[in-house]
Amino acid sequence: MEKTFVMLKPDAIQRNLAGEIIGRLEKRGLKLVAMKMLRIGKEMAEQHYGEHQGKPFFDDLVSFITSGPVIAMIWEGKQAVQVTRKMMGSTDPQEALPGTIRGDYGLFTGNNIIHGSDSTESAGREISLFFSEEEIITYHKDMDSWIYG
Ligand code: 3AN
Repeated sequence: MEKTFVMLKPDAIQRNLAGEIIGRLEKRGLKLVAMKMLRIGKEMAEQHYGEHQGKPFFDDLVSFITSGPVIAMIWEGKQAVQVTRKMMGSTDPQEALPGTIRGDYGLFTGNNIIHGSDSTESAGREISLFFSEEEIITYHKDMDSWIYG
């Protein structure tokens, strides 16, 4: 099963959207295998968003993501990376389709509620930045046989 890294950004926590978003991922059939709330430091933020270093929005991005607590999670499932990206919607919430998380709850790219890995390679890198092996739980869910057949 594929794993993806998902992070509820400070705006999701401040706007009481955490439960709603976790519920959507859960109801879709993805399996939660790790979760923690944390306040990201500047260094970790710069590492996480390393690919955006040098872009005009980089400083705003780092100050936003460090502005309050976030919830970091690992979700597991078939095609978990792609499925989660589709559920998130476009990076710019104004472009995101209704029914997606950003399309239902966002209006501004700077505050776009959720992060999800964009490839299995990014997922691997992000998972190891945020979680140790011991924090990732392997367990069986009977419901999986109803989800995957
Ligand atoms: P996504 O979060 O959809 O994977 P990325 O990885 O391209 O998008 O960008 C990471 C974050 O950087 C976005 N979530 C957004 O907060 C910010 N960002 C990306 N592009 C822009 C932009 N053109 N202007 C402002 N912020 C941006």
